[in-house]
Amino acid sequence: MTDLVLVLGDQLSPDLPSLRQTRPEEADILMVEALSETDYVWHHRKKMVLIFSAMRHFSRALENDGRRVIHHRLDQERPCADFADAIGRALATRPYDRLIITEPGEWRLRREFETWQDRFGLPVVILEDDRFLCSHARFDAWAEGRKQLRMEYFYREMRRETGLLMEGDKPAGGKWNYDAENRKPVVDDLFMPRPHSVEPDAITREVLDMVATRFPDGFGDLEPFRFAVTAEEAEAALDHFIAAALAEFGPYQDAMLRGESFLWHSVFSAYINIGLLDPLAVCQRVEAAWQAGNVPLNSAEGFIRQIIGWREYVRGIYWREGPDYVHRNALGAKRPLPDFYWSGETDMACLSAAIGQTRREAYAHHIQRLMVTGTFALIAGVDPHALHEWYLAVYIDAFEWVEAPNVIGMSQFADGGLLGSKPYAASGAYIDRMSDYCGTCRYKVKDKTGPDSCPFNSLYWDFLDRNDGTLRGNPRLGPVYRNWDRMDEAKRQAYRDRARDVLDAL
Ligand code: FAD
Ligand code: DLZ
Ligand code: SF4
Repeated sequence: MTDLVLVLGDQLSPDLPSLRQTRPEEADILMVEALSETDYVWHHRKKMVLIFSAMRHFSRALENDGRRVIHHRLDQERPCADFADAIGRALATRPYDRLIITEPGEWRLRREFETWQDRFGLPVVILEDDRFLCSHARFDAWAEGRKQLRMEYFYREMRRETGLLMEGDKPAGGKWNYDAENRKPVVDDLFMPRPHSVEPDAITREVLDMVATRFPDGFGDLEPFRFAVTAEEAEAALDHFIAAALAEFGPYQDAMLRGESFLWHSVFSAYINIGLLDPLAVCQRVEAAWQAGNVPLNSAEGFIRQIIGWREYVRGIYWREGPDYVHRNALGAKRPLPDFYWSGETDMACLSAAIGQTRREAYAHHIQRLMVTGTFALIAGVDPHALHEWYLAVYIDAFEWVEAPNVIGMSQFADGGLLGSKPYAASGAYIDRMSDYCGTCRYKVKDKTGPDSCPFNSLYWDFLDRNDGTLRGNPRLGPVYRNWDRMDEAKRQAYRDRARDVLDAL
């Protein structure tokens, strides 16, 4: 019996189900740097380097472990058009008994894989990806019959099931969630940790050259490239984060500061998403740091919630809602994505900072994604699908299963409130409170209307006004609509006029 085992670029885990369930002497591992994957959406060039370098390192590690690996490179003489092309080439060299795959992270590939049994005439086994804590069946069992799918309740079940931060059947410290102690704005002169940084080795250098040559006009800076590309390097990043940043992660997780892209964030999302770090093991290390008295509970809990709560929850939603999820548009928003989302060239200091660092680092933290680029697109009425393609293109950690629910659901309310109980619309006051952006902005955050007023201020009210028919009935927006109704008509019109000017200028 000889199996062909296809391992994708975000499946770089030694204990991947398809690797665990096949024996080295009875399987060929197939890894493919495929044209289809670089082309189906744009990718930040740092993301391509991360994936190709990590794939090449992973192939080498598998070979060192005694596995037979077929690795197709993008810079070989005839690169593979897509995964099917690579499978066809493998089948032309020898017969295989089965094709084994761990399920992919998006509907596009899942549907393609399901056609392969007929296409290639051999049994195709698609295994569930148990690197996630919550199986599809487990998520469906939790979701079934619930009117609302609120993350907080899902999270509590994940805490119970993993035993993380539990004292018997009670949450450690008596509360499930310590966010009341978090969300502090940043103070200027705080000592800032730096994320763990890895000097590119020869393999990464070769990939950097390849990506520079093949994608000279691709989005995003290539250098400096400092990401980990192996599990060992990612482990070192985990050690560093726990020692240097985790203690302050909780209080400052929502803060934003000019010139500081990472603050106390872990920058682990890409490592976890492609398999270099195991999500449960990361959380266990964080729990151990709290048990050892090295970090406060509010930081450990806040961090663990992001991974066993949000990360698992959005994945559950993605697969449960089906392939049309990325096309939802509950608010009927149609505006094209403004060009400055690609260039960063805008007078709005908050957007310029978030997009500028996205171009440089392929990274922005959660609040920059949600409350700066996300909120602006929402209140400007940008087409959520265009925005979805942008988020997929610009971040190092972007894979559809995690990106789409965060963008279509959480950030744009385009799923009509499945993920969030109200849209994350906000005026400039939120950004002013949580960042130091407004002080340097050409616009005045305190001005509500007029040519120098912060665009968020008028767009916020104009968004509520434009979507009155859909949103007024939302119980959480009742007080906001009452404020709007109490304004005199001249003031309301001034908001509308300023919003019109802002939108016309986009
Ligand atoms: P930290 O702040 O250090 O958090 C720790 C970990 O928690 C992250 O590494 C990540 O694994 C997990 N996490 C935190 N928040 C979320 C969340 N909302 N959903 C899922 N996991 C979460 N995350 C991605 O991995 N890929 C994406 O394409 C992506 N797109 C997003 C788009 C929008 C509009 C928003 C609002 C959020 C998006 N996120 C995405 C979630 C989150 O912003 C990133 O995971 C996080 O910013 C990554 O930085 P970090 O590793 O420093 O995270
Ligand atoms: C993102 C990406 C890119 C750019 N290139 C490849 C590739 O050449 N080969 C590969 O196996 N995977 C790549 N990936 C990751 C896949 O797109 C990812 O597996 C799917 O999006 C499913 O999550
Ligand atoms: Fe952003 Fe408005 Fe502040 Fe300028 S004033 S940085 S546009 S929130």
